[in-house]
Amino acid sequence: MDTEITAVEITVIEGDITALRADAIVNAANSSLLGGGGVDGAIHRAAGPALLEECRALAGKQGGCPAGEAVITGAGKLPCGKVIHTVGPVWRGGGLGEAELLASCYRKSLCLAESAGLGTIAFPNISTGVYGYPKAEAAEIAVKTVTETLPQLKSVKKVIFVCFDRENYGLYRKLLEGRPGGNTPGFPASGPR
Ligand code: AR6
Repeated sequence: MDTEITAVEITVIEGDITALRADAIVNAANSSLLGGGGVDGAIHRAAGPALLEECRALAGKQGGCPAGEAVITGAGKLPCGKVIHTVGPVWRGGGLGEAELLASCYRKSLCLAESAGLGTIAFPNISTGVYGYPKAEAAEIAVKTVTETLPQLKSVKKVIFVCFDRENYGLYRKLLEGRPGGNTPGFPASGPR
C-alpha cells in the first residue's frame, strides 16, 4: 500500500525571477509600493501597467507598506500567478532590528501565500541589493525562517530562492546542501506551475 507523504521542498536557482511560472513571486519593494530599481524595477517592467495600477490603489488605501510587512496583488503580464510585495530593511549596521525585519518579510510573505491557497512561492534575495544587507547574513535568515515556517503551512509546498548573482547562489547552495527536501536542481521557467 502506498503511503502518502506530504513533502515540502526548498530549492535554489540562479536566474531572473520574472521568468518563473511559480504560483507567486516575491518582490523586494519599497514602502511606497510604486516601483523602483533592482528586482522591483524588473518585475514592474515585465508585468506592465496593470501591476502598477493595482499597487497604486493598495498604497492609496493603506498608505504604503512598512518594512517587514507584505501585500499581495495580481501579476499583470508576468507568467506567475500572484506577486507578493514585501519591504526589506535598509542595512544600517545591524543594531536597528534589521534581522527581525528581514525574517518578518519571509514569514509574512509565506503567510500571504498560504492564505491565498498557493503552492509554490519564489523569493529574491531581499535587501541584499540597494538596501545593502550583507549577503551571507541575509541568506542565513532567509533559509532559517523559511525552514521554520514551512512545516506550519498546509498549502505552500515549495519555496524557490532565486539568486541573481553567483555569490548569493553559492551561499544558498551551501546552506541548503544535504537538507532533507533541500535539493538544488533548476526549476523550469516555462513548465507547468
Ligand atoms: N530576478 C531575481 N533577482 C534579482 C533581479 C531579478 N530580475 N534583479 C535584481 N535581483 P534589490 P533591495 C536581485 O536592489 O536590496 C528597489 O529600488 C539583486 O541582485 O532589487 O531589497 C526597491 O524599489 C539582489 O540580490 O532590492 C527598493 O527601493 C536582490 O534582487 C530597493 O530597491 C535584491 O536587490 C529594495 O532594495
